[in-house]
Amino acid sequence: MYLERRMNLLSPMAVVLAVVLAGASSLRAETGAQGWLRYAPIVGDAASRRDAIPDAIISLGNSEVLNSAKGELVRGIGSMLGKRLRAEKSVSAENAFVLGTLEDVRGHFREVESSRPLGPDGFWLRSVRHGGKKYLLIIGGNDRGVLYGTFAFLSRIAQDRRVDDLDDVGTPSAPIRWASQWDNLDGSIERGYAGRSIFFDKGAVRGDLTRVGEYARLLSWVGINACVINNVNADPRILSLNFLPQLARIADAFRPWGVKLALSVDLSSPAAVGGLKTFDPLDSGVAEWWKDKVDEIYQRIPDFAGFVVKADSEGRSGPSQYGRTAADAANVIARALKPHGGILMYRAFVYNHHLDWRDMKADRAKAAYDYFHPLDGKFDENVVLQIKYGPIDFQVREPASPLFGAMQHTNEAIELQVTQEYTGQQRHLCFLPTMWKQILDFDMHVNGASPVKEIVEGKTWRRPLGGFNAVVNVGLDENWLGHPLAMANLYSYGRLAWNPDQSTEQISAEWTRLTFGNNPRVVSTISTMLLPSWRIYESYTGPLGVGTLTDILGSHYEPNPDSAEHNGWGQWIRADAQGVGMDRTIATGTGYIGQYSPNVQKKYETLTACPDELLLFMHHVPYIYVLHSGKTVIQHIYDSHYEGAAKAAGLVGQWESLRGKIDDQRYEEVLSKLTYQAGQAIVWRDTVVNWFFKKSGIPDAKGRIAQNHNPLTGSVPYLDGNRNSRPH
Ligand code: GCW
Repeated sequence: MYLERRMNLLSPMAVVLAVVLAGASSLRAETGAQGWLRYAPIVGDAASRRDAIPDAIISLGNSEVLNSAKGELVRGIGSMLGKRLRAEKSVSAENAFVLGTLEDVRGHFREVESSRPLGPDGFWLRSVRHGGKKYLLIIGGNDRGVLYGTFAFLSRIAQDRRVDDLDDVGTPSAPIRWASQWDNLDGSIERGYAGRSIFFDKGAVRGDLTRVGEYARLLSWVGINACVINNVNADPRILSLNFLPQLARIADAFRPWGVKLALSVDLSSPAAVGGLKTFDPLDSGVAEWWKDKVDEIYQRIPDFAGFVVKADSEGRSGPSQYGRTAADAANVIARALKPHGGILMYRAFVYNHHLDWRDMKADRAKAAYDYFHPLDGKFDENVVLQIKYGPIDFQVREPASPLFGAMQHTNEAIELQVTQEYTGQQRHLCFLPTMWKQILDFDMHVNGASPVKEIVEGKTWRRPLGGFNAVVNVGLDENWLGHPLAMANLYSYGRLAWNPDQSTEQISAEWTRLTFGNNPRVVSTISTMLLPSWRIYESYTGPLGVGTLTDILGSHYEPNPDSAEHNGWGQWIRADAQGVGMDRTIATGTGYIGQYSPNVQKKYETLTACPDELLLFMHHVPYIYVLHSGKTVIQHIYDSHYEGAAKAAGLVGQWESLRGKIDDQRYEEVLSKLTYQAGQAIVWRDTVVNWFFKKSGIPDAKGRIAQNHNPLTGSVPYLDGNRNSRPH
């Protein structure tokens, strides 16, 4: 009343000022710690949204996950719409939200009786009228489904979408939708770019697991249902007795969000921490050890998800030490997990890193297929082969791994990387779903139309298990991944694992709305930056499928084309004075292309058919070879680097158009990252074009290459005089 009177006395000018200030306060500084889960107040027609929302909330059940769902609904509606929901114990004659599993909701609402059953983790948002009252049913195939349904509902509100008359079913594409962390017990993270581990410090689990719960909440919003918390280069101590109670604490922090705990384990654990003399997978003592260990885990963590194994890879121990196969190794552990419903993910990232670079037939890209294809049908039903999207290693451009099409009697999961190991390490903007979609949609032609996504979903060969696992590597940095816009990759990963048919346009717009609000200018500008950013990064780093030109022996970050060649790692680009590229043809090359089905072979085997974007992955060609685009290979390399660097600079301007439209803190953070990226793109451009100029001796038709200029000495000012600092 007092305030009203005061307002009446205010001059029109003061009212204008008050409104402006109110607007500005909605742009208060944000750290990014909330990710997409901000529950920011809805500006605009919040009142009418509020009226469509019932006043009460009833939860049919009392599990931790259901309680989270209830808590989120109260918190989200309160924060976004300023409405306080009243919790009621049972369904009565008043407008209400009703949360529960299909089975429980059926008992109260005949409307949902005849519906088809919802699968595990699925949800159904359904508005019904009953005795003159309105109910908003949030129904789950299980408790986790109720939580997902609640988040889906809140996501609608946050995006200012309609919420009346809902009849919306959400079904996950696959049961395995995991996130992985490469965290070490000392608190460091392999290939992590956003601070130290949220899980571990100094050889133990952290005392304060607040961030762990917050991480699980973010993961849950996008449908991730398990998290592997430690490096695949696993420290065997993770399975030692004193660790188990600590791991149980992490599982406890995950549980309210429907996220299960999973672990990476080293195959040598029976010997390394179990005191046995062997870890031979066919030894009965070893089998016994795994069984006892797994039983112990389930006693403390009854919803434990399972293990990931990296073996016989990059110096890790493996079954080959005993003349055994990956199937022997996987099955012995899988059998221990089976009675508890646990899963064993066996990584297909197995290759020899001491290849002979002089051997023109040697090819790391062939390794996974050569090793695993003969084992098809030999893995137990709860084993899943975890296959990196491409045959090399998370490069900016690779073809889909031929292994996806070669294991019809084996469960498969695709391994993606949210952490940008080879794609700019969260200092460069690189929206990866555009690349992931190309792989997921790629037709392997193995059983009629058989895109990779359907193979890993288990549809192509009717496999009981399958799905997705991505290396995420969030850290203690407040905004989780270092670059505020890198969170779009994590969000999109979850959304694509839930439904790989969604478009990247839809997902990027959704993420932007949730993260930065619904201002159409903001949404369209950020989407137009995200969507081409992977191609921009590719064009100033390694175009035409050439493979990595980065420093592969070290940081995997700065340009260093020489480092790819003349070593055993097998990421060769085979550049000489005349030409460049790996000949992987069946006719004259390594034979890699022969690992695909005949229809795919046809796409890659001939120069005429092979798409430009993968040309140098599949073929060795002269620099003067003319691409489908009409340019020579060498001129394409020059042009793409100049164009890519120019586009990277353009991102800065695009972002600057948002000044004042988003909060200053995140605005400034992104601006400084993009400015840095623009400079670093010039470093990349100049290093690569100079390198190819030196190799080929062919000048740039447009005369842009300054000879004798070495950008890596750091002596050259970039970006109109702003020197670029190197990352620490
Ligand atoms: O890409 C390489 C990384 C290694 C990693 C390995 C893997 C955890 O450079 O750091 O090891 O892949 O995926 O196992």
